[in-house]
Amino acid sequence: MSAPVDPKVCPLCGGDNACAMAQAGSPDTPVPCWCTSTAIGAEVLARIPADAVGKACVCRACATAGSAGTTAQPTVDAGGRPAVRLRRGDDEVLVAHLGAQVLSWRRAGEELLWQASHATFAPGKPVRGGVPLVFPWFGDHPDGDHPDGGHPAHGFARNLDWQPAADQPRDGVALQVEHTGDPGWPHAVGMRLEVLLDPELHLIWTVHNRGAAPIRFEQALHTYFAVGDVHEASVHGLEHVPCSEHAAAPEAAWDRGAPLRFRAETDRIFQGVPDTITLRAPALRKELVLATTNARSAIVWNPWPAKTARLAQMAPDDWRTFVCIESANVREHAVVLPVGASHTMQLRLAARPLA
Ligand code: TA6
Repeated sequence: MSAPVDPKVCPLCGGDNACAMAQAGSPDTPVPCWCTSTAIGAEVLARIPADAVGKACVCRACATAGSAGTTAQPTVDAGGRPAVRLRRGDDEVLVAHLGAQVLSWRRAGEELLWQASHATFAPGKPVRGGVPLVFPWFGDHPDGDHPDGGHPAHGFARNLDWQPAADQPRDGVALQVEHTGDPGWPHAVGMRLEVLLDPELHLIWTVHNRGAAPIRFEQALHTYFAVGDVHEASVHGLEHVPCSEHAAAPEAAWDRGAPLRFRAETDRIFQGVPDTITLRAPALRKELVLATTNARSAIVWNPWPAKTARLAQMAPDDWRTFVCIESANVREHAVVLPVGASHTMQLRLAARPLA
């Protein structure tokens, strides 16, 4: 007599199958789940034990393990700008050459990141949304504005024309750029960003010091997440982590031991952060898990209405539907890189049905 089949367990690997149906739905109140929208290949179906068929879905990794992996195709974005489209199973990612900016991450057609309502795809200009890069300074340049505009907010990496690298990774695309410095930061660096679907969304950002002196830089993967309704969203894992609030009109006081909730403009820099942070988005019945390597800072931001009104590409109500969680190294955790050395920061994003 075989053990009863657990609907929450993948019958192939024994891991959590993250099946919303198994976790929240029931036969008479079915809950949409990724597994009901995915055509699972015959070779995977054939491996499911007979007594588990129809009783437990396979997890995403096993369902796509038999797939041809991730494909990467040259394409253009909505503004006709050079881009690369990644596809794996029912996942699709679009990466613009400009600024190596991830513009979109869709799963079964559902956008998991976020773009401003009036997102513009203009030559040489970053889109507000997706994952803009921040490098080599966070926020405004320490010396303020520069006569030739050479001190753009959040640095110049997002305005550079990255190109596909000669050596490409198996499950995605690598973009690279060599830069000899700007008036605001006169240093020579080489950078490589790998964007992988393996099978979650995995960003690997390496900075090389090509100059003749040590360099100090700040960096962030400034990720915009769709949450449906920011009032219902919460951030978990930053409880009791030291932070500073930089919003112009923040919440008067909040419980630093509780998950972060959004009740006013929020622009908090957390320092000494854990490797895993979770964003719960009940309005979309999902949670996003951020797993990082070599990211010692995190910034959590929502502009609320007043600041939204001052931001380009935004519609007045855009603040209601996104949260930024930025995996970073800023301020006292800026990176100091010796001559010839390199530094790699990684971010792995997983989306799961909300249990
Ligand atoms: O990371 C938070 C922040 O510094 C906010 O104060 C706001 O200025 C935002 O970045 C703008 O970021 P973006 O990269 O979209 O221009």
